[in-house]
Amino acid sequence: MKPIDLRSDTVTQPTEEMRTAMSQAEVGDDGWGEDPTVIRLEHMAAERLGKEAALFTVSGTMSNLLAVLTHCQRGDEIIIGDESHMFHYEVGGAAALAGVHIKTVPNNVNGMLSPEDVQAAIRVPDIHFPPTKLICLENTHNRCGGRVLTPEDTKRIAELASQHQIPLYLDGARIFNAAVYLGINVQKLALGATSVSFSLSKGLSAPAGSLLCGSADFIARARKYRQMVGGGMRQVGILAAAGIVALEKMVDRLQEDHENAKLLAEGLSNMKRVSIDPAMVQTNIVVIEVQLMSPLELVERLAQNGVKVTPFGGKRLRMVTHYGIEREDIETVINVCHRILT
Ligand code: TLP
Repeated sequence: MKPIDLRSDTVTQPTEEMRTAMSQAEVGDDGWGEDPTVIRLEHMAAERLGKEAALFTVSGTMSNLLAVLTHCQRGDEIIIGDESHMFHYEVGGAAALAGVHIKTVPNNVNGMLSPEDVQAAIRVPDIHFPPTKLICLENTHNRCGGRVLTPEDTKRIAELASQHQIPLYLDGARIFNAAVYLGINVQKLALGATSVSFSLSKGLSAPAGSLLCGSADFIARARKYRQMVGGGMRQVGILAAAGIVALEKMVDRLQEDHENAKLLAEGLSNMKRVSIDPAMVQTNIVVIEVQLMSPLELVERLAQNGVKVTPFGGKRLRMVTHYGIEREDIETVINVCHRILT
């Protein structure tokens, strides 16, 4: 039996349509700004997110790093959530490579930062303090179980940021999941953000890539930093072609992933030894807490039964639904969990 891989939506395979588009892509040297397919994707991304310009980058991690490099100088401080991807999973790149000082404030269960905490974290002018030069949000929020920030949430932080003339960056790796969940145009979620990125390689199923979006001037400067970190690519329209298909064809179907995640959470909610509140599952990420059993043992037992999941710190495990995971797979996973746990 083929394993059911719920470790991440990054494991998605490109669609047949993507493979065809890739094989037929018109390409050029993107280092010279001459790849027509990359240019088309960048225009599409900017338009979708309601920003002036966009930059095709290697990964979400690179987009996040470029945002920090472009918005900040060495020795500046950035405010980010203590559960954010930028803080947990990016090898400390913001500190190591952009030389910024990181100030975390608590993420609440919805992945939101409290405006009061952010306000208190913003530095006042003082010779001893690093100046606050960037505030970051994440939508949907990975470590907070795929929870969605609403346009009003973003607006609250954006207003605060703008009062202090600090830019707001949105790590929107899964922002299309948020837009589909809320049933709104993705532009509304990016409205207050000075810059925003989104991933092609997660639920949208393209093999690689992320788009960093912002003003034309910001993107021109980010392009230079992309070159600096070795992220300038050449005939990369091959990848951009898959990204165009991702944006055109793979957004609306995210709804299926959300339904499957809900089904999974409901199926697990009445089992002994795990706890999950299905009402908290909004998008494609299901985080369960394991009780009276080692979470690593459960990962192992699931793997032996053809189900791959990831440990998520402490007693938590993460399961992510995505293209290629069908309703029947979810039913299989529920049955396997039932056998192991009861
Ligand atoms: N997240 C990956 C892993 O790195 C943990 C995953 O499997 O979920 N922002 C957010 C919110 C992310 O979840 C990720 C990837 C990134 C940025 C980084 O994107 P990539 O993997 O393209 O560098």
